[in-house]
Amino acid sequence: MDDLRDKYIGLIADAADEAAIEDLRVQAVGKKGEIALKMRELGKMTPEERQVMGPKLNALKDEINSALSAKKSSLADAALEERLKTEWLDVTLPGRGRRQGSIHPISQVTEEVTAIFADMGFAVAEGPQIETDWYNFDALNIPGHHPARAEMDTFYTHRAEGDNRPPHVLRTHTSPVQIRSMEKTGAPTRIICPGRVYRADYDQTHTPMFHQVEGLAIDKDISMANLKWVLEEFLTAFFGTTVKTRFRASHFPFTEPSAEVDIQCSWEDGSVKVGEGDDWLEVLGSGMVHPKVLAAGGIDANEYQGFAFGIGIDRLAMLKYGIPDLRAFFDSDLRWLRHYGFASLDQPTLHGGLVR
Ligand code: 2U9
Repeated sequence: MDDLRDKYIGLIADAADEAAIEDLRVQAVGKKGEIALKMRELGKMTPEERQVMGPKLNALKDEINSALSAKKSSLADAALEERLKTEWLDVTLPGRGRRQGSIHPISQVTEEVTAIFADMGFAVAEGPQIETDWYNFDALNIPGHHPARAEMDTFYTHRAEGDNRPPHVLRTHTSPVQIRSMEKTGAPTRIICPGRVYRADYDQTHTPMFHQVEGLAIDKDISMANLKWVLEEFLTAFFGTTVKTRFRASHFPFTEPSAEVDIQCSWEDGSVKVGEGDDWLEVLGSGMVHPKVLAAGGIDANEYQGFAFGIGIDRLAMLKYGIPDLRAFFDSDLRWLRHYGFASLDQPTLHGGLVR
């Protein structure tokens, strides 16, 4: 029994890890372990011998069990010690600073414009940026031979050789969204369509991708007077000051009659001020929706009529926030964004006041 004790106490002391401890436990005090074997021998002994050996064996079993659990917890402590040495973390060190992002002026202006029109009962509609030529042109009364197709400097997608279907286009305006919306919900309707549009053009005031918001209101008694009120209400809310407008007769294939809208402004040292002065600045196009366009959207032009308008969002942003070069909008220059961007918690809203 002393040999047994010495053997296991020694082995337990030398055990390197928990797995070794478990092996020793099975070997010594397990169901078929050495102690159990010895217990079985008790049956062959005389009652006197058994009375001496039984308690001794039990005491040995207890002793080995406590040595096993003591070793187990000391191994666990050592392992934890080791981990704490390598995974040590100084929570008192200062945090790593993160640069704060800002809202791009285009996103900001889109939000403002949307809030103003939402307040007048316009819902927002969206649609695909890659369009069929039917939605982008034909449905808007711009047939294949129409000069407006060429004027718009359209980007065409590629068709596989032998595929003679007309190519898809990158939408040149958001008007196809209105056609899709008319098809889907019919009349009456009141929507605005903000989004990206594409034309192959590049100079200080043109980029191949830019942003528009177009509007459409259709009902039985919509008139040019409603159009004028809505646009003046919008311009006044957007620029935060009463804005005088001038409606100039114009021509678009999708509206008849059509008008371009100028706002009163002044020029000082090459920069423009809205709402004062003797100059005029063109900001948007508009008109009464052409009956052919209503028909293309599945609306009976004998029963319904409506107005539509189109505004360049990028140009509005330049005007309101005094940004001189349109191209800088899309350079992704962080210094520029930090200068012209908006803090996320400092966003002008319709309710909080739209002026910065
Ligand atoms: C439907 C019917 C009519 C939208 C219109 C304009 C006039 C217009 C320009 C403004 C500046 C484009 O971004 S810009 O260069 N837009 O002058 N847009 S009327 O007329 C529509 C649209 C959809 C179904």
